[in-house]
Amino acid sequence: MTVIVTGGAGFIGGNFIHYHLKAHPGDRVVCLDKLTYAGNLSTLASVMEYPNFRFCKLDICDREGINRLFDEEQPDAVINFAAESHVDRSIEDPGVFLQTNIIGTSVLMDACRAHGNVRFHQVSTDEVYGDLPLDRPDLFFTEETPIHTSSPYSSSKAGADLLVLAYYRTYGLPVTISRCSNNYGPYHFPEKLIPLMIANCLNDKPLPVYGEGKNVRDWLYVEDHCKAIDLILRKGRIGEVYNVGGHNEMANIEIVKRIVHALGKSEDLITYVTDRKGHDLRYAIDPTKIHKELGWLPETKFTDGIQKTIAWYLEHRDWWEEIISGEYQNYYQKMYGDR
Ligand code: NAD
Ligand code: TDX
Repeated sequence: MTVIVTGGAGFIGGNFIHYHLKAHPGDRVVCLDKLTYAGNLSTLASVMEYPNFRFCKLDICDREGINRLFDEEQPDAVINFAAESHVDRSIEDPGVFLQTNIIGTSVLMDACRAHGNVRFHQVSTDEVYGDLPLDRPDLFFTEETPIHTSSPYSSSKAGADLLVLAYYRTYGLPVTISRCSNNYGPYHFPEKLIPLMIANCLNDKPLPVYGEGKNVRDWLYVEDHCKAIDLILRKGRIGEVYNVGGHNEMANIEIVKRIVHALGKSEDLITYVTDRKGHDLRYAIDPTKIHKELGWLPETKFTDGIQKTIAWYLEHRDWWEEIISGEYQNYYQKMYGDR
């Protein structure tokens, strides 16, 4: 089968392409990516010459370009990873989030409709459910939890999810949605918590923890997420939402301390900075549905996953040092300069 993977030069899409080409060597994978600040072709360097892989630099909002690519490739499925993905950037400037995350998703689905109702999978987030209180560890997000967003980012992702379900009901487009918790692993852009803390530690720079560091996230190793998406694409029920993640909750400060200790640095590097506006307190996924229906469970324990991740950043300094040497410096100054 031919699969179009959008946003494949980013963190999760890139990991997915590596996973997919190994798991299904008979498939053709076409990566479509605009190469924004978050897209890195070096992530795909090792597969670029594969005969069953094609990279195409394209914006998901470019209707003409998208239709041309669909005409050429006649895809059997589209997996939409392409998005503006960083909450802090959405707080600074929401516009591009609405454009890419909502309009881009509708352009892709229009192309799916125009090319014989192509199977469409939307990669979404647990952030569409808003947050849970810190003092109610008994509460979890299920697929029935109402949408209740906090940031421009999560609102744009929720808008896209509603459109995807509307295209199913109105036009019968064969869709599925996965809503995943926080991922970590190789190729994670160093604006996000875990890679930022690893990079700063290695450069003996302050570790900026928002607020008191008590906010809780439910961490999932990226390869486990890729396996879940693959399962949903092949065996998921059309028109359904699947939550992905589960029972690996940690406070931010715990994560940062683990990284500090693993790298043999001092906790003195930790610096508490002004909190994120509207900061979600706790995310926690109930993965019962995907477990019961598709047999999926997270396989990688956090202790193993974080060790593998840190080892990857140590072995691939060139990958992230190149990123943080450019425009990233301006971003860092703007976000953290006098925070
Ligand atoms: P990322 O920011 O690392 O990568 C996004 C990719 O999309 C980049 O390669 C970028 O160039 C590309 N892109 C952006 N705008 C585009 C456009 N208009 N047209 C084409 N390509 C465009 O993001 P990520 O962390 O890999 O997230 C991938 C998806 O997973 C997103 O939809 C995100 O909402 C979702 N998600 C992420 C997490 C997480 O923890 N990172 C968790 C749950 C869901
Ligand atoms: O410098 C930092 N200091 C800090 O304390 C950064 C970058 C983050 N944080 C905190 C904020 C969050 O509570 O760490 C937590 C994780 O932050 P991010 O890595 O920015 O992730 P989050 O906001 O939880 O969103 C991520 O998971 C859900 C992804 O970026 C989203 O794309 C995904 O939908």
